[in-house]
Amino acid sequence: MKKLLAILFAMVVLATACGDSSDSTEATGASDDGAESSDDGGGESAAGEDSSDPIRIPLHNWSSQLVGAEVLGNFLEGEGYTVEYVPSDSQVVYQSMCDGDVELVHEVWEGAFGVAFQEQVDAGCVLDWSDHNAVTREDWWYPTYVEDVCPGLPDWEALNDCSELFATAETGDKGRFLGGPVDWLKGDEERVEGLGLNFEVINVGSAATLWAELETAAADETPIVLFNWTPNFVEAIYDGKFVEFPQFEEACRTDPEWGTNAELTHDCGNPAEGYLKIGVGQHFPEKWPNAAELVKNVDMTNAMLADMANLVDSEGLEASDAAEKWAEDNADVIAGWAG
Ligand code: TMO
Repeated sequence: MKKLLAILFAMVVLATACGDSSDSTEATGASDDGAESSDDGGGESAAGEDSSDPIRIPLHNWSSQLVGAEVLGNFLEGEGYTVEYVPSDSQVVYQSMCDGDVELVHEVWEGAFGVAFQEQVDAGCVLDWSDHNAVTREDWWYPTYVEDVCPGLPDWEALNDCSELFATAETGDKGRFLGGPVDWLKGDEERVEGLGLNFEVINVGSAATLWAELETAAADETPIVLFNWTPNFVEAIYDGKFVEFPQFEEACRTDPEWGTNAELTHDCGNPAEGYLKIGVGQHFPEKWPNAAELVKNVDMTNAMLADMANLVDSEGLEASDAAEKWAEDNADVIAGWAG
């Protein structure tokens, strides 16, 4: 699976590189001879005083991020910068930013990455750069038809009482919770332990498998509970709800005493009103002060992220094409980022 993912990423990067060479020759040219003289392009673009090194943006494994990365990258290229896309593990990337190997992460989701991000912010090598005007949630989720056979939902105890409805050959007499790829580190196993759930976590290799399984289940209303999030394309297609676990508090992740289980952590849900942030390496504003200011202007709402995901997951566009389409449809938004 890892190999497959790596190949997929390589293809994305290749496709990106090919796309770039055809339409951004000036940006590449500028960076080639702009290295020694900052006067060269100074008058032409915001890039003038900044380093001409490529700004490295990570590519992760969910659609809004892949589209948004290129929207942001194309925006920066339009402002005279060079951009390089780096396929990255979505947890390790915070260490990479800390090490100066990646410049920015534009989708820091609180539920999935809050811990890894905050660790580097506390260490001082990653900066909590800005907040998108978005509210996020990532958690166990089911299509509404499941309520017909499992009364009491969305309460987690009701879900647990119905666990056998979600059993598969793979999980025996336990219910199956279909979790995201492991690098999204959701604490699902810990939650199963902490809340004593009669479920087994089965992680998919890629987000596409989540949606394929959902589609198959929904076709004949087979009960399914899986990892989902908002904003996402799913909400435009399926009626569904998040499972209501005991409400998240930071202490739930760190203090065993907290919550219903006095011996274990994670006896709660993920944040129901999570943040979406942009994080940058501490070196980024030092080396690219103007680009860093531009990135601070970038503000993505729930609707924007849902649209980006939609273009790929519902309409079937490649991320690069989706990024171009999104930028065409939202030229005013992008003009606003330029200031
Ligand atoms: C980070 N994610 C949106 C996949 O939960």
